[in-house]
This record gives sequence, C-alpha cells and structure tokens, in this order.
Amino acid sequence: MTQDGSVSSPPTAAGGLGALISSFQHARAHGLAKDWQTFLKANQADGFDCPGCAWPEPKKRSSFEFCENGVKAITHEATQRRADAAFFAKHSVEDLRKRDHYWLEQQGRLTEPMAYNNRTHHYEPISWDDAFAKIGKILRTLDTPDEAIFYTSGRTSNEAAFLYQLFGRMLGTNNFPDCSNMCHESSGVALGESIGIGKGTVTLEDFEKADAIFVFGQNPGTNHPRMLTELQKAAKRGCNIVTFNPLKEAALLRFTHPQHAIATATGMSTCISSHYFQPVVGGDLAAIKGIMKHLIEWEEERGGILDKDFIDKETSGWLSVRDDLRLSKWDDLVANSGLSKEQMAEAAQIYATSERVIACWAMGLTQQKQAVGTLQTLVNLLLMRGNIGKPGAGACPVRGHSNVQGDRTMGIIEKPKPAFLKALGKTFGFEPPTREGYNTVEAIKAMHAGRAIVFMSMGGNFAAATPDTAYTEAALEKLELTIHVSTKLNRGHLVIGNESLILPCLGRTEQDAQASGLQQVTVEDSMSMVHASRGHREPASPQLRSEPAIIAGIAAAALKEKGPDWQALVANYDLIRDKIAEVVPGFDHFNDRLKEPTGFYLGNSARDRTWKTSTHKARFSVHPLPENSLQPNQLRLMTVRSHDQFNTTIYGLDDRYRGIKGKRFVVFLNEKDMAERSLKAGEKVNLISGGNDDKKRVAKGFEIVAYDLPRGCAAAYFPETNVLVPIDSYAARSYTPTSKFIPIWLERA
Ligand SMILES: Nc1nc2c(c(=O)[nH]1)N[C@H]1C(S)=C(S)[C@@H](COP(=O)(O)OP(=O)(O)OC[C@H]3O[C@@H](n4cnc5c(=O)[nH]c(N)nc54)[C@H](O)[C@@H]3O)O[C@H]1N2
Ligand SMILES: Nc1nc2c(c(=O)[nH]1)N[C@H]1C(S)=C(S)[C@@H](COP(=O)(O)OP(=O)(O)OC[C@H]3O[C@@H](n4cnc5c(=O)[nH]c(N)nc54)[C@H](O)[C@@H]3O)O[C@H]1N2
Ligand SMILES: [Mo]
Repeated sequence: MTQDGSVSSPPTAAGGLGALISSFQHARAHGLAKDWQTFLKANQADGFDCPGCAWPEPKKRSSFEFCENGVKAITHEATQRRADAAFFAKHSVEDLRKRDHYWLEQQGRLTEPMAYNNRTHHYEPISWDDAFAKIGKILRTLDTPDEAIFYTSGRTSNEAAFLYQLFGRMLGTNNFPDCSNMCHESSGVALGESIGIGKGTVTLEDFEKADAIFVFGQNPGTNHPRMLTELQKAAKRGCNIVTFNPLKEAALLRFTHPQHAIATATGMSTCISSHYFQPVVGGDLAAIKGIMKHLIEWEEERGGILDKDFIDKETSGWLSVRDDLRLSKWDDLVANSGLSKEQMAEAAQIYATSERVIACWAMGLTQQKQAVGTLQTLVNLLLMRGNIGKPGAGACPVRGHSNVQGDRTMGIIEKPKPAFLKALGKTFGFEPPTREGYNTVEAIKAMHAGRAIVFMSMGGNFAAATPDTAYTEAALEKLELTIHVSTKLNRGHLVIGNESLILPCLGRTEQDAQASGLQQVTVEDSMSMVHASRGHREPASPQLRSEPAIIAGIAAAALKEKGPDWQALVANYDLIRDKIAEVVPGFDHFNDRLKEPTGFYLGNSARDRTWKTSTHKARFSVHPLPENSLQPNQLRLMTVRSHDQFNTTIYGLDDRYRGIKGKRFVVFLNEKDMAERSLKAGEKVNLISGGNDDKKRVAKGFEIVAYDLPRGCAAAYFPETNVLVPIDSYAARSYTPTSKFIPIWLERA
C-alpha cells in the first residue's frame, strides 16, 4: 500500500481535544461509536482490565479509567469486523503475506479454528476436536518434550498462564519464552540481584508523596497515558519530574488531561518535565554514574548528601562503587552519556535535595546491551540516599502488556525457581522438569537448528515482535507444527510450518461462559496489585473458546490420562485459583481476597527492606561504561512505538505527537547528521545494519524526518525495523534483544 501522508512540526503538548477526537474516530470506524458502555466498564471493579497497558488503577476510581490508547485497544478487540472462514477462502496465505501489519489488523476478529492446507495454500476450518487431536498426536510423538516451545504474550490471564505452564511442565519441558524476554527481562535480572525481587517497589500512593520522579527511556504519553495523570498531579504540587530521553517527546513536555473539560476546551496544559535531558542513545549508564560522581564529590566537600545510616545497615558493596566512581573520568562520562558535566550536576542537585525519589523506566533502558548494568547502576543511585523502602520513593519498572508481570508470577519462565517446581510437583503429583528451557532468542536458534519442531503461541505475534525477522521467519518455517491462540490475524499466522493452526479465543471484553456459569479471570499490574477482570460483551463468535478452555483441550489430548481433570478446572475457574493458592506464594485464600473490589497487593520484600539477595543486603554493584562503539558513518538507531500502535498491532498510520500523519516508513534524524550526509527531509533512505555474522540487513524506503534528537542518533518504528536487529545482539545476562541500539548506515533509496 502507498503511504503518502504528511509530516509537520510535532506538537508541544499532548492529550486534550486531539486525544478525544482520535478516540471517537477509532470507535466509530469499528462500529462502536454508540457503545460507550463497553468503555465505561474498563478498569472498573465490576468490569474488565483494560488490555492497553499494565499501569495500575487508583483505589478511588472515576467512571473514566481509560485513555485514548485504551479506547483503541478496546475498540480493536470489540470491532464488528470479522476474519472468518469466507475471508480465508478468499485470501490465500501467499496473498496475505503481501499485506502489511496495518491491513492484517483491520480485517477484524478471528471466528473459528483454522488449519493451513498445504495443497490449497489457504487456511480452512477445522473442528476444535480435530485441532486438539492433531496437536495431541504430534506432541505425543516428540523425541523429547524439549522439542516443543510454548510462547506467551503478556495479555494472558493468571488462570490461563497457570494452566499453560502446568501443561507444558507435565509434558516435560521448561521451554516458556515470553514477551518479557524482549521487554523488561533486564529489569527482572537487575532488580533480582540487587534488591532480591525482580519487581518494582512502589505503589501508586508513592507518586503522591515523591519529591522527584526520574523518568528514563519511556514515552508515557503514548504507552502509559494514565501515568501522565499521576505525573500531572505530581508536577502541579511541585514535584520535580526529571526526564532522560534522547527524543523530545511531546507528552513529557506538556499535557492536558482529556477528561478535564475546562482544560480541554481552553487548551490549558501542565508542564510535565521540570528538566529534560537528552543523553545519546545508550548513554544512560554514564549519565547516572555522572550524577553519582557529583554526589560523592559533594559528600566529600560538604557532607550531608548520602544516607550513611541506610548504606551501613541495609547495603553491601558500597566501597567498591565509591572507589569506581572516584576513578572514573569526567571526560569519559561526558563523552559516553552525551550530557555535559553541568547537566549531570543539575540532575544530581535535584536528586540530592529531594527527600523521596522514584525512578521510572521502560524500554529505553532495558533493550540495550548494557541494560542490566545500567539498571543496577540506577539502583545504586537510589540506594545512595535510601530511596528504596520508604514512602514516596523506589524503583518503578513500568511494564508493558497488561498481565506480563502476572504471567511470570504464575510460572511462565524458562528458568523456574526450584521452590516453585517443588510446590507445583507436590500439588499435582508429578516430577516437573528441572532443565532450563529456552528464552526467546534461544528458542529461535533451537528452531533453526532443528532442536525444536513444535511452536505454540499463547497470544502475541512472535514472527513480528522478535529480532532478525528474516532469520526468525526462516526458523519458524522449518517447524513441524505451529499453533497460534489469537484474537486477531497477524503476521505470525502467515509464517507456515508443515502444519499450522489458528485457534481463536475470547478477548478481555467478552463474557466467558463455562459449565458453572460466567467466569472472571485475574491479572497483576505493574505495581503488584492483583484483581479480577470480567468481560461483559457477547463473544465475537459463538465458536470462540477461552484461553483456559483451549489449554485444557490440548492438555487432555496430549497427556491423555496424565494430569488433573482439566475439564473440571475449566468448568469453574475458582478451582484453578485454589490450585494457584497452593502453589504460588502470596495467593493464599485467593478466591476470598478477590472479593475486595479493587483487588489485593502481593507485597514486595524490598519495599519492607527485607533483602533476599546473596548478601542479605541491598547490593551496590560496579558496572563499566559500555563501549557503544560504532563504525565510521554509523548511527545508533532506536526502534520505538508510534502513537497508533500496540506493539505489532497497528491501529492507524499516524503518530500525532511526533507530527507524522499517514505513514510509518520514516526515520527521525538530527539535522546536522543529515547535512553531513547531504540528505534532506523528505528524501528516502534504506537502513542497513550488520552483525557478528557479517550479514548485511536492510530495511528499505524510509522517509527522512528532521527531529530534535542528539547527533549520531536515529529513530524509526518497530516492527518494520526488526529485520535490522541481529539475532546475536542482546543484553548481557538478560538476553533482551537490543532494539534500542542498532548501529545502522543510511543509503539513498
Ligand atoms: N499505546 C500503546 N501502549 C503500550 C504499547 C504500545 O505499543 N502502544 N506497548 C506496551 C508494551 S509491551 C511496553 S513494553 C510499553 C513500552 O513503553 P515505552 O518503553 O515507553 O515504549 P517505546 O516506544 O519502546 O519507547 C521507549 C522510549 O525510550 C526512548 N529511548 C530509546 N533509547 C533510549 C536510550 O538509550 N536512553 C533513554 N533514556 N531513552 C531511550 C525513546 O525515545 C522512547 O521515548 O508500552 C506498553 N503500552
Ligand atoms: N524492534 C523492537 N522489537 C520489539 C520491541 C521494541 O521496542 N522494538 N518491543 C518488544 C516488547 S516490549 C514486547 S512486549 C514484544 C511484544 O510481543 P508480542 O506480545 O508477541 O506481540 P503483540 O504485538 O503484543 O501481539 C499482538 C497479537 O496478540 C493477539 N492477542 C491480542 N489480544 C489477545 C488475547 O486476549 N488473547 C490472545 N490469545 N491473543 C491476543 C492478537 O492476535 C495480536 O495480533 O515485542 C518486542 N519487540
Ligand atoms: Mo513490552
């Protein structure tokens, strides 16, 4: 398709009328303009959890606990459009492979199970029983259960996730890669080692008490719009909001709450960031070290900067961090961060004069080679002034998918803890496998090498979300069987193994009727609050099944007599929750506690200053500056989300807050970098990256847009640029693909 579109100067504020208009337009296009009931149920105690993001809901809720992007997520799930059997009869897989992500998404909800026919090259209807029997037969004949891989995307409910991992482990494998591997895995690894728990330590109430909020590598205006409400409230009461982002993001500059009528009508906006620092891509570790070096120097000059009591009582490793900072050179910190010594002093000054500081971050930090080191350095910064485990302070990894945190809690992990396996084995009377499974990168490699031959995807769009698209698609094409449990058509369905199945499921907004009546499921948000979600819409098709029901069908077919009575568990999800209560710490009396309308808090050991680390203290750790080396003429490309997408789901072709209309194939560049290459705005370039394997990877036809970002840096949209991320380029220790640091060359198209 052609993408003519237009480019204009980005706005200087976000939200307001534009957000309201955009919400309405999306709802109307999908036949939901009159359906405000559905939106009013979002994030309410008697409604469903908005599938938009993992930002928590306040205890006291307004009738409008959703945002523009929540409206888009709900609209696209509740759409009246259908990709049914007639649709697949009309379009061969070859035809569908020529379409882009936007077109595929526009086709609407999947309605019945489909199997790929390799003679007609079309997907054709198959009954649920036949689909289960086919899967069961192939899974029963594997040489080893490790030939099967079970991927999860973070929308899957706790109940479905728990059943899914139980089934996989009863089959005999820990191969549970999930979207987390590409997302906040670095946060989990870093926090786990440093403070003994891989989750954020703050709750929503802390945002009301913080004196400063540092926001690193995150674009909340697009990806967590409800977070802006908290930032706006904080800014209004004088809390400093200190942003670190190479790009000037409109919503981090100024914001108008779209549900505040007067402000919206008059265009009144609030300044969000009191300070906006633009490090180079990958420069955060050095920037944080620079801040810390200032603090140490000030402590030595005048004292009173560090929380020495906290450091003495609660931490280990301080002296080596102090010595490392003493030895580090300002020139290196400045060159590596792209910030001046004075800018780092300005940030350090705010940090030092704030009693309570929260540090938030998202993909700008986690999808870097040195991500784990950067995040542990950020923890160092927090520990220097005791900013963990006191009100109004703490670490806040802002999660993506609405239940990505809950899926992990339920055991979706390739490296399960022995205690979890022991409890699972005891409850269900079996010996769970202890071999580590594959993470996402390892899973792709195993498929390539023929070590895995079955791939099942519980939601998500593995083919498009993963790195090195050509390599990954080739890996998927080698498989014996692919199984996709999905709500909407996506690229993943079109990368065909020997056999491929699409199993359509209910979405969050829909009623889930089982033998005992209507069911509720549960999710855990970014701040460890667990609560119920109940859909109320009529399902998009009578043939849809719930995720737990689909897992039960497959498990019964694959395991035959082994395992619990899957059908009984699915007949009443209370029974699944009773089992969760037996296995997963923190879920005792699960069903009872769900009666609390806003859910319950799982707790966080670090918040209580109980440090479950190897030293039984909060751990300071030393990390060298990253090399971040580039070859001549290369730029650092970060791949980001537009305002009109949810990951690989492309709702529309605009990126309102960056001034882009009607197109996605754009690359944002600094004007000086353009001039140096004799390139002009509007010209088209190809983006070229390399890897250890010397293979050149090319993404073609990107229009140049001049933008406010540091020299040597570039930005373009994911997933069109995933082809450029080499499979072997991932964060040390967390294996998260380096989607925010891809060295590229530009070539005139
Ligand atoms: N509407 C909508 N909501 C979403 C999603 C969506 O696609 N659409 N996705 C969900 C998911 S799964 C996730 S994980 C989150 C993602 O939420 P974000 O992490 O906010 O998403 P990205 O677009 O990847 O944005 C990363 C930000 O990091 C900045 N950045 C890039 N490199 C660097 C760097 O080296 N240093 C610093 N300091 N900043 C850098 C970019 O300029 C950008 O502003 O959002 C969730 N919510
Ligand atoms: N280059 C680059 N790559 C990235 C990133 C990046 O910033 N840059 N970000 C990474 C991140 S943070 C993430 S989280 C991953 C996302 O990776 P995924 O989670 O795999 O991808 P999504 O695009 O969120 O998945 C969308 C599909 O989920 C299905 N779906 C939607 N709702 C439901 C439901 O309720 N149930 C089921 N069963 N299916 C449903 C629909 O069929 C839809 O097409 O991508 C990663 N990839
Ligand atoms: Mo994510």
